[in-house]
Amino acid sequence: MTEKTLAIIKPDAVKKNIIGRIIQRIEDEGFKIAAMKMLHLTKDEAKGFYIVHKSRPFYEDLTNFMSSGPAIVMTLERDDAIAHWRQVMGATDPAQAKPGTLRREFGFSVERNATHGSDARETAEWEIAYFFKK
Ligand code: DAT
Ligand code: MG
Repeated sequence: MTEKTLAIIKPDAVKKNIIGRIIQRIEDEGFKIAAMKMLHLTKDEAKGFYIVHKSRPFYEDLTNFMSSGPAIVMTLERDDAIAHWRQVMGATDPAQAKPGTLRREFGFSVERNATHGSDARETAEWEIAYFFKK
């Protein structure tokens, strides 16, 4: 069933000049890019986006990193988009991610892991609405 997910090319990947390679992979995997923009999140916007992690020890570092430079946010559409995009990204920690996944290929650390993807239907809806008005 066609589904939407929110993807982010995080500031580490934008800095490394690999936006094009990640977008190529997205297209090769059969996703339609339904919406896309580049933006430099403020610290407050990063905190709002990751509010679910507010009591985690990494919240401060994560939101500093996510507001450290421009990022690309996208709505991706495909059959089973949420699970498929997470599979293409690989595990949160690039060292644990399978060969061929984006995080394995382009991630540097569990924090600087190149990409974001929604983890469930409800979070995808919330995350898409966070960046794209209807
Ligand atoms: P994911 O991005 O795979 O959905 P998550 O939702 O558990 O992972 O965490 C969100 C982001 O927070 C993750 O992409 C990077 C950061 N993060 C998670 N666990 C971390 C940790 N143990 N140390 C530092 N950063 C972490
Ligand atoms: Mg997550």
